[in-house]
Amino acid sequence: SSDFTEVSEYQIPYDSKWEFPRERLKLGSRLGEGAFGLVVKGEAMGLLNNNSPTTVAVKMLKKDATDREMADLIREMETMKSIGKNKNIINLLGCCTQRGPLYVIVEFAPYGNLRDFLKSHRPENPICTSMIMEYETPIITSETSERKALTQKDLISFAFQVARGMEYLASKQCIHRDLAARNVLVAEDYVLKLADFGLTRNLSAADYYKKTTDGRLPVKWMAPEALFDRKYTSKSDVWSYGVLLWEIFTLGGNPYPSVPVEALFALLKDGHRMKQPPYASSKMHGIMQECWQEDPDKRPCFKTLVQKLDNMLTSSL
Ligand code: ACK
Repeated sequence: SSDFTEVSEYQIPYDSKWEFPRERLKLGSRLGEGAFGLVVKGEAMGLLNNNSPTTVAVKMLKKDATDREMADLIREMETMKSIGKNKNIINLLGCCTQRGPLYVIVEFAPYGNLRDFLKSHRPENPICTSMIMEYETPIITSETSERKALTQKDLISFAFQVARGMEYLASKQCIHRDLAARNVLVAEDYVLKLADFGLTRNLSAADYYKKTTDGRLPVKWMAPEALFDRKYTSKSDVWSYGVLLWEIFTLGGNPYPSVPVEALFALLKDGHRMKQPPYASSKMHGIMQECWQEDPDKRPCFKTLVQKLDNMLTSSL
């Protein structure tokens, strides 16, 4: 069957609730490369509305994918099916599993990942980097800028939305394991959506030294008990959420830059924590510090974080 490389050698059970006819899916440009597969933009004819196309993202395997990667993509799809829908996660829309390569169709987020989004919204004017910042005054004041300026309220809303997505995942017993701004996507109207939550990977020792495409070490988002004892829980996700907060309030900053892995281990064991970022209030830094409590049980849960951030959003109106 090597002449038919496009035809999957795997028989994936047919699921009428999710199967989408592949002839109605038009694949477009490549959006990026994920942990194992490929993500391309697509148009799905009649997916949400009859006779009109919906822009989607399609996850698929690379040509040289291993059996394990195939199993991982199937598992990711099944996890997405069982978790169900939420506004603050990338939702599954359908899949093509029969007579051809596996396509997992998910919601498209036009503004890409949160880290790059934040970095591209850094002020050009250094005066803006001072702490003097009104709640609804844009951090970027350039009128010529096409991009909509970010406000302090936007940043708190980002923090709130990620917490809400995580609260939902935690309620479904889903542990993310790789929560970071690079894995949060920005959809229409600044709606943030958690991505890659269906991957159930645990890092192996060698992976600790593996960098992301922009040279960052994912271990810098990991709770000490996840890093040292492989104990992943929603509370280790809360630690990562604290680092994500730090990313938001540094507008895409790099945590512990130039600190190598071994030095990071030592830093964490010494109880070192990152200091108050320029765009964060001391209250916001207080929340980060709560997320970075050594004892996982002392960290707030996502439900509490949602309430705190909701209060911050509504009280300062
Ligand atoms: O910001 P990016 O270039 O856009 O980095 C990631 C990349 O693929 C690797 O995951 C893009 N991507 C992934 N899923 C989606 C999606 N559902 N909508 C839009 N872009 C996506 C993303």
